[in-house]
Amino acid sequence: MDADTITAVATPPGEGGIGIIRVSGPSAFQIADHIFRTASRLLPSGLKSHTLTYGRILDPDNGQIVDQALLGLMRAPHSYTTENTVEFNCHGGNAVLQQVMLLTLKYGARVAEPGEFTKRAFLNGRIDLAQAEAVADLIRAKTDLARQAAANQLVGRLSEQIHHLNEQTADLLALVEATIDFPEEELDLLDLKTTSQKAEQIAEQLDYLLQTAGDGRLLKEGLKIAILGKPNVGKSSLLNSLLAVDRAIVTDIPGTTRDTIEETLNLNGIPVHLVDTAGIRQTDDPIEQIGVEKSHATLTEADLLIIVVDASMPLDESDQQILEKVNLKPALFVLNKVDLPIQTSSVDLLNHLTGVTQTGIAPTIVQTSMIQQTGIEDLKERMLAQVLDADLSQSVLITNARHEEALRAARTAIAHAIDSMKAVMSAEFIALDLRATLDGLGDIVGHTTNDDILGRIFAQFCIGK
Ligand SMILES: Nc1nc2c(ncn2[C@@H]2O[C@H](COP(=O)(O)OP(=O)(O)OP(=O)(O)O)[C@@H](O)[C@H]2O)c(=O)[nH]1
Ligand SMILES: [Mg+2]
Repeated sequence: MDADTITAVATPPGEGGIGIIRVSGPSAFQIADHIFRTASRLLPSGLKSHTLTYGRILDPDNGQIVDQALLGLMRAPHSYTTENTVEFNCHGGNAVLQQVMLLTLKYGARVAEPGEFTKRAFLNGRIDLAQAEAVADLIRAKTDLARQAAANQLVGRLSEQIHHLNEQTADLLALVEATIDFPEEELDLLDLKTTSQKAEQIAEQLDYLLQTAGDGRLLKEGLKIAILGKPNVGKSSLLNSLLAVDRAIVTDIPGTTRDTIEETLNLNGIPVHLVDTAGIRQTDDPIEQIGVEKSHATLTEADLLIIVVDASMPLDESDQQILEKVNLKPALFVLNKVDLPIQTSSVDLLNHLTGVTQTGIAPTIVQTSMIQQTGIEDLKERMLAQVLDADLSQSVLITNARHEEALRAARTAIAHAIDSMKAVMSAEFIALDLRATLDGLGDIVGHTTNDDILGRIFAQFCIGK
């Protein structure tokens, strides 16, 4: 336990109904005794835990009133940090909070580092590292789905699974180590078979968790989708329709969009970064040429391509060039302007695509009309279906790159253990790999994480959390 007492403004800067100063540590109650006068004159340190008490904050040096406030008090170990904690619920203005903060410093606290309250909760064993990280994710969540994933992690859904895997691996290690300690009980072939089966079950569960990492990343970082096509097919109209805002200029002049336009859309909880691009064609216009180059660059950065084709025109050379890009990335095809007499049907496009796709998977074609506003919902659904592997509302999702890395390390180590068992290697070898598996798992919840990494994790938190 830290011997010092920390203080921070826990609410964001600016004006608000309330502003909170949080103080945690052994001197928290004494500090409150110095600067807070309850209406009943009872000293704050004598108050019951988990109560909110009305009173005044005074500067003891001159008796001046700093603010009228509510004092929240939580006694160790039943607080966020597990330490004695007080929270001054003041009026939410910068001058008020500054002054209260100064008083808490004067009576023995020091300024908290970012995330230090949560770090204490972790170091004092109230939450594990994965849960601590979930706190930051929860605060940062931009969509409801991201919030849900973080909340699941905060209440310990991921930790439970890691704990379970940890126990299974530790049991296995105990079995293997028994044969090291008592060599007369050498692992016979039959034992090796059951132990390798157990190790394989652990490997399967690790694979299952790792599988969710791709979706987890999408949830956190979002997905970049490029809208590509030759000029005048309706790319900018599509961007506007997806956003439900007139963001990009739309005209009947081919080559209207010169620069890429990027906007973010919340699609069922996934942040989607949509990029409208300049129509790709051969051109002598130097400005348009730069735009076309940018369209190509966007294509390389995107996670998914939406390739737009004009149904009211026959497929031509320019379409051809763009359709050839389909093997580079996951792609969706939009056959737009279906309100006009059809010159290119879905079947025409499909026939054409079977000539160029190498994946063997039937391409997805969505028919749309931006004039009649049809096909847009269908397209939205397919955009996500194309990139998501699973149902994101499931309870455990790996959303953190650090967790993914640790899981991969555990997965590699257990694979080595399985290989060693199959090759009837000595028990020492197998034990080594099983210990490495435990280390990987331990990293996630913070059993084996070193101070450097801890420092980096908590430095990303906001002040006062
Ligand atoms: N009839 C019909 N016209 C459409 C449809 N979608 C777009 N248009 C028209 O097609 C023209 C070109 O639309 P844009 O959205 O600017 O096309 P673009 O692909 O962004 O064109 P560039 O920026 O030049 O590459 C405009 O006149 C639109 O009104 C549609 O579904 N049906
Ligand atoms: Mg355009």
